[in-house]
Amino acid sequence: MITTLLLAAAGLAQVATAGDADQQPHLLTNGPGQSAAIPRWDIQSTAKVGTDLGKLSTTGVDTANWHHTTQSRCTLMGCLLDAGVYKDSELWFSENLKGFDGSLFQVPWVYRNEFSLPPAKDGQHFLLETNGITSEADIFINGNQIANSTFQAGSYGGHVYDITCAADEKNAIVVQVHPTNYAYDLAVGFGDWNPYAPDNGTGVWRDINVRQTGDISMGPLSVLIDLPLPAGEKDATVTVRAEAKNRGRSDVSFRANAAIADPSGKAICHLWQDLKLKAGESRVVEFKQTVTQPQIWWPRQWGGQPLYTATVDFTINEQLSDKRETTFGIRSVTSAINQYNDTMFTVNGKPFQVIGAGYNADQFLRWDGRYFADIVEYMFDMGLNTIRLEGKMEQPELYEIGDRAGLMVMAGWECCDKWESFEYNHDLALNPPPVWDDREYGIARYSMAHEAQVMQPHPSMLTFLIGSDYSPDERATRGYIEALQQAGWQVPIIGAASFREPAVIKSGMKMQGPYDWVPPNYWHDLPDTASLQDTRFGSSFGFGSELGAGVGTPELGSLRKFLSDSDLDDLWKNPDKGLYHMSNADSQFHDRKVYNAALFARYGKPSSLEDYLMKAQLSDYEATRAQYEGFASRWNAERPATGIIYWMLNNAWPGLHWNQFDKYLRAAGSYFGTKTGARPEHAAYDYVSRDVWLINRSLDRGGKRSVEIEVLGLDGKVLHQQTLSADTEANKARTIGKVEGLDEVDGVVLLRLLLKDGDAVLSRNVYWLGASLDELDWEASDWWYTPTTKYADYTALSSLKPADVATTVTRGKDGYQLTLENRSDVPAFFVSVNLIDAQGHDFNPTVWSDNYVTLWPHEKMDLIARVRGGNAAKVQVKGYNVEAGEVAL
Ligand SMILES: *[C@@H]1O[C@H](CO)[C@@H](O)[C@H](O)[C@H]1NC(C)=O
Ligand SMILES: *[C@@H]1O[C@H](CO)[C@@H](O)[C@H](O)[C@H]1NC(C)=O
Ligand SMILES: *[C@@H]1O[C@H](CO)[C@@H](O)[C@H](O)[C@H]1NC(C)=O
Ligand SMILES: *[C@@H]1O[C@H](CO)[C@@H](O)[C@H](O)[C@H]1NC(C)=O
Ligand SMILES: CC(=O)N[C@H]1CO[C@H](CO)[C@@H](O)[C@@H]1O
Repeated sequence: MITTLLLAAAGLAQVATAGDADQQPHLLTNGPGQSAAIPRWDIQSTAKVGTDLGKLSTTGVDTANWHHTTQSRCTLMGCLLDAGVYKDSELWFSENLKGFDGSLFQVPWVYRNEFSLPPAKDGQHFLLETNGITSEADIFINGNQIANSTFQAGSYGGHVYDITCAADEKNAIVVQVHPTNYAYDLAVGFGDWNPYAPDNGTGVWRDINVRQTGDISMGPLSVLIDLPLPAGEKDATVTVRAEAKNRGRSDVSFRANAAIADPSGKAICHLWQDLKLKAGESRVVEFKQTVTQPQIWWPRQWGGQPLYTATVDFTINEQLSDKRETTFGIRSVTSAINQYNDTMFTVNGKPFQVIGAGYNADQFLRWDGRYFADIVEYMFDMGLNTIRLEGKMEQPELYEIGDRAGLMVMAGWECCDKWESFEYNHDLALNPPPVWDDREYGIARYSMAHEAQVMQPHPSMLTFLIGSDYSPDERATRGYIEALQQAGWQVPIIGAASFREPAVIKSGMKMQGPYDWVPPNYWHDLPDTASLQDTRFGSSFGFGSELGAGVGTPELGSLRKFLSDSDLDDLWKNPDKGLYHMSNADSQFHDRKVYNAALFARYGKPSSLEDYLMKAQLSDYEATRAQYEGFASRWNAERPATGIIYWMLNNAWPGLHWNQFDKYLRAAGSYFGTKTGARPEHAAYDYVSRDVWLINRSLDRGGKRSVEIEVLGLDGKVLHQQTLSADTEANKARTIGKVEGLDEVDGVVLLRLLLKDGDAVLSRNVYWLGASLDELDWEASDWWYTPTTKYADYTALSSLKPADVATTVTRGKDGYQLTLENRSDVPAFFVSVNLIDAQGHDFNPTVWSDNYVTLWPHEKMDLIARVRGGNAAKVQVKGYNVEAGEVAL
C-alpha cells in the first residue's frame, strides 16, 4: 500500500511549479516590529537532492519533484501526510504502521522555501527565530550558513539569528534536519505510550519566524505579578519586562514605552523610559505598575478569566524600532510540601486540588487548535481542572487556549531516553543512552530558557516539572532553574513527577501506579494513614502524577475505523493476546490480560463483540468513577489527596486504553465515569466503609443539602430507602453517614444516591454492588498494579429482565434533547446514547449532559447533547438489558 501511495505522490508533485522568484510571497511589509512564520515548506530527502545546502538555498532551484506542503510547521511525517503522500486513516489501520520502512528517515532531509523581504536600508535588521527543530538542523539563506547543527539542536531549542547580512529582497531558505534517535537526542518521544512515528518526529515541527526590527530589538515579554491576598481586595503590582539589544554599529538612544490595558481594552497606563545602549549591548527593560481593584483570573471551576494586555515598544527618534504585545492574567500560584511530603497547590490563596489528566500529542505532532479546544471543553465537561504535559509542550496557542478557558497547565520534561540519562539513572542500564555531555547540558538549558519565555506570561501555568520519572542531577537542575528565573518564572518549579531520590528539588508527587486494571475499592481501601506508603501505592492520598486503572476502550464506531475484523475478534476471543494498538510490544501494557481477566470473571465470559464492549464500558466507567471519587472525597483527609492526574487523557493515535475519550473524540465509559466521579458537587459511595462522601469543589457559600439513598433489586423492588442531611462547606469533602441495607445482597443490587438542594437534583449517581468486594493482594503491589486475588461477582447482571426504553428527541439551539423513558418494572441498566450522521459515522464532538445511565423502573430522564454544528441523522440507544436500536432525528 505504501509503495502505491509514494508513486501517486510523485505524480502529484509534477503538477506543482518550480520556485519562481517573481512569485515569492511577501513575508513582511515595510516596517519594524513585525514577525511572520515561513508559511509553507517544500521537503525532500538528501538522498535525492544531495547535501549542497549552499546551492539548494539559492533562489530559483527547481523543486518540482519535491513534496509540497501547506504547513508552516510539520515533522517529516506530518509534512508527507499534509502533502498527501500518506493517509493517517491507512497508516493507523490494523498493523499497517508496523510494516512502514523507516529507513528513508535515516538520512537528513531538507525543508526549503522562498520569500521576499522589504529592500535593505540603514538601521533595519532581520532576525530569524527558531522555536526548536528535531533533532538538529543546519540553516542556510541565499547560500550563507546561518546556523549549524551543533548549536541548533533539540526539539525545544529556540534561537535568534541575525540574518540582516544574508537577507535580500528575494530569498531562499533551506533547513537541513538530521535523523532523530531517542537515545541520543533531546526530542519529543512517546516512551511506552504508543509506537513511534517512523521519522521519530524529525523536522521543523514548530514555526521559524522572520522578524524585522530597527537598531534596537526586543526579546519576548514577561509579566510578573504581585498579588496580595485575599485576592482582589488590595492593589496588585504588575511588572512588564523585555530585553533590549542594540544591533547597530554605534551607540543608540531610544525610548521604551509600555501600555497596559484592562480586560475591556481600556488603557490603565502609559509608561516610558529614555535609555541608551552601546553597540552590541543588551539589557532588560522593566516597567512596574500598580493595578487598583485588579480583576482576578481564576481556574474555570472558581471564576472568570479576565485577561489584561501589555504592549511594549522601542522607538528611536520617534521611529518604531521593535514592538511586542502579550495578554496576561492577575493571579498567584504557590505550592508547599506538607508533613507527609506531598505537594499541595494554592491558586489565589485557595487550596487547589488538582483534578486532571495526562495529555498526549498527535503521533505525528500535528497541532490542530480546534481539536485541542474541543479536548479542553471535554475536560471541563468531565469536571477536570488541570492538564499535564509530560514533554508535550506543543505550540504557543495551547497556552492561549488554556488562559481563555481557565485550564491549569502542569508542564514539564518527559521521562526516560536522553532526557533522563543522568549518571545515576540505573533503570536505563539495560539499554543505556550515553550520559549527558557538556553540549547536552547546554541544549537542555537553552531548551528550558526558550520554553520558559513562551509560558511565562500565561495565567494558566500551574507549575513546571523539571523531571518526570527521575529528578535531574545537580548540574542540570541548576541550569533549568537559572533559565526559569531569567525568564521571570513565578509559579512553582517541581523536581520530578515521582518520589525518587536523589532530588535537588523535592517533588512531593508519587508515580507508583497503577497503570493497569485495579478494582474500584482500590481507591477507597485506606486503613491506616501511617502505613499507606508501603503497599497502597496509588490509593487516594498525596499527589498522584500519573495513575489509572488502564481503561479507555473505544466504542464500535471508532474501533471499526482502525481495526480489521480479525483484530476485532481478538478483543474478545483472545483476551491475553498482545495488541498493536495497546502500548509498545516491549511494555507490560501491550496486552489486555489483567483487564480482561477481571472483565471475564466479574461480568461473565463475553458472548459477542457487542457483549464484550458493553462489559468493557461498564468496567471503564466503574474504574474512572471510583478513582476520581476516591481522590475528591479525601481532599480533607488526615493525609489529604492533593492531586490526581489520570493516565491518560487522550491517545496519540487510535489506542485501546489509557484515555478518557478516543482519537475520534467519541466519549464512552471512561469519560462518563470520570464525569460522574469528578462532579464539582457530588455525593459518592465508599465501597469499603459504605460511607457517603459529600464533595464540594466550589468556593461560594454553603447551605443545607440532602442525599436520598435507594437500594433496588434487579427485579425492580425497592430494598431500602434512607435520607441523609448535611450542611455543605466550600472546597471541602467529608462523610455524612453510612448506607444501610447492604448486609445481605443476593446477587447484585443497584444503589442510587441523589444529592439535592431542596427539590433540585445536583448529582445523580448509580452503583451496582455484589455480595462481596474484589480482594486485593496489597503485599504484592507493584509499580504498575496490585493483583486481585478474588473477584466481585456481577454475573447476575446478565439475568436482568429486558427493559423497554422509549426515546424521544427534540432539536434545540445548540443540539438535541433526548428523553428516555423506562416503560418496564425493572431497571434499565447502563443505557447509552450516541448520535450518528447520515453515513452512519459517529457525530463528534458531542457534549452529553450525561450518558451510560441507569433508569429506575418507569423513570423518565432528559439527556442534552450539545454539538458544534451540522445535523445528526439518528441516535443509537443500547443498554445492558435494553435492546440496541436507532431513532431517526
Ligand atoms: C556553530 O554555531 C555556533 C553558534 O552560532 C558557533 O558558536 C559555533 O562555532 C559553530 N560551530 C561550528 C562547528 O561551526
Ligand atoms: C528512532 O529512535 C530509535 C531509538 O529510540 C531508533 O532505534 C530508531 O532507529 C530511530 N529511527 C530513525 C528513523 O532514526
Ligand atoms: C519525608 O521525606 C524525608 C526524606 O526526604 C523522610 O526522611 C521522611 O520520613 C518523610 N516523611 C514522611 C512522613 O514520609
Ligand atoms: C458547595 O458549596 C457552595 C458554597 O459552599 C454552594 O454554593 C454549593 O451549592 C455547594 N454544593 C453542594 C453540593 O453542597
Ligand atoms: C420513580 C419514577 O421515576 N417514577 C416515574 C415513573 O414514570 C412515570 C412516567 O412514565 C413518571 O410520571 C414517574 O414520575
